[in-house]
Amino acid sequence: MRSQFYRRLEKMEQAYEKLLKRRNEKTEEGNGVFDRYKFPVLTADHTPLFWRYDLNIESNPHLMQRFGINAVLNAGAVKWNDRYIVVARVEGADRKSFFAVAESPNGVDNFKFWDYPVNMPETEAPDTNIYDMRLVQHEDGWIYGLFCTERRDPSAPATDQSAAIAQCAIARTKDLKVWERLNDLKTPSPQQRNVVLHPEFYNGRYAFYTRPQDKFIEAGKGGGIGFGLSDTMEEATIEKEIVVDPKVYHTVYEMKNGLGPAPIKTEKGWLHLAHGVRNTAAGLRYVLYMFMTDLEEITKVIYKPAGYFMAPEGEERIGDVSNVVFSNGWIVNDDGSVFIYYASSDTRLHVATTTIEKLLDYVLNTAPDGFTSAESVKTLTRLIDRNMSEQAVEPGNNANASGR
Ligand code: M1P
Repeated sequence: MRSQFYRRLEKMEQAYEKLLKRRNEKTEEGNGVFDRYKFPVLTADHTPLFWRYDLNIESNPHLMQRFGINAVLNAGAVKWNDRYIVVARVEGADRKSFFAVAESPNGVDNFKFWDYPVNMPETEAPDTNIYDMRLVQHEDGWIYGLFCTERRDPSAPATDQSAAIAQCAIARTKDLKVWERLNDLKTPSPQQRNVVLHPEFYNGRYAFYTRPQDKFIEAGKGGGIGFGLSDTMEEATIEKEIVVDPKVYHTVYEMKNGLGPAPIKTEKGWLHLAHGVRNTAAGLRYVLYMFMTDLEEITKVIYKPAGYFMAPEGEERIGDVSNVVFSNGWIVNDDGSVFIYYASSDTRLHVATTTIEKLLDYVLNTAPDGFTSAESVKTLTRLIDRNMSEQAVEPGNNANASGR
C-alpha cells in the first residue's frame, strides 16, 4: 500500500513538472493580426497537486483527490517585476470560483501558480461567487482589481435557486498579495458585470466602463458597454451611466457585450478589446471584437472594425460553456508586443500575441460594419477591385488575384 502510494505520487509529480515546463509555440498559420499558440497556458491540471490532493499517506492512503478543480479561465493580467502575471479565475468542482495568481518568465509558457490562492476580503454582504478580475494599474498608484460578485437574489422564491444578482466588486493592492476590499460599485442599473476601470483620471474623476443589465443573464434594457464617473474609489458611485458601445441587431454583439481588459493608450487613440454575444440555435456564441475611442473624448468611438477579431476555433469551441472566447487581460511590453490572455469555452486559458502596430493597422484599416448584406458585398467588392487592379499585380507573381 505504502509503495503504491509513493509510486503514484511520483508519477503524478513527474507529469505535473512536465506540464509546467512544456514549451509553447506559435501555431503555423496566423491571420496576420495575431498568433495563436499550440497549448493553453493554464488549465485545471496546472493547479498545484497540493491544492488537489492530501499528500499525507496517513490521512489519504488511497491518494484520492480531495479538492477538485474544474477549470482555469478568464484572467486579469499585468507585467510586474518583469514577470507576466495573471490573476486567473479558478473554478472548483463545487462551482465556486476564486482568484489565484500565476506567473511566467516569458508570458507564453512556464506559468506557475503561487502557493496560495488570493485571500479576498469580503464586504458586509458576503459573496457567493467571485470571478473575472480586471487588473488596472491606475495613475493614482494603486493596482485595482474589479470583478464580479454574485449573490442569490434575496427576492427570489425558494422554488427558484438560480436567480442571482451580479455587481461590480472592487479591491486594491500594492503587491498582488494583500488586497484591500472596497465597497461594491453603485450604479443606476439593477445589475453589473464586466466593469473595468479606466487607467487614468478623466476630468479629475475615476472613469468606469460598465455593462448594465436587468437580469442575471440577459442584459435586457442594459444596452451595451456603458460609461460613468465617480469622485472616489472608496465609495465608488456612478450617478449617470451612458452607453458608449451599444448592442446592435444582427451583429456579433446583438445579445450583449462587455469590455475585456482596460484599454491601451496609443498615439491614435484608446484600443479596446471586448466580447460580443449573439444567439444561435445552439445557444450563445461569445467572440472578441475591437474598437478605438478618442484620446481626449474617451467615450467617443472613432474606429470599429466589422465583426469579430477572434472567434473560438478547433478545441477552443468545446468546454463547460461551449462556443466561447472571453478575455479580461492583456499585457503590453516596452517593445510594443501585446500578449492577449483569453479563455476558451469557460475551461482553459490561452495566449495570443501581436503588436500595437498590428492592432492599430487592424482597427484603423478594417472596414466598419455596414449592417446589411448589401453593404458587406460593397466592402468585399472594393477589396476585390483593388486586388484585381494592375497595381496589385506583383511582377513575376502568378498567384495574383486575377490569375493572369
Ligand atoms: O459563459 C460565458 C461568459 O459569461 C459571462 O459573461 P457575460 O456577463 O458577458 O455574459 C461571464 O460569466 C463570463 O465569466 C463567462 O465567461
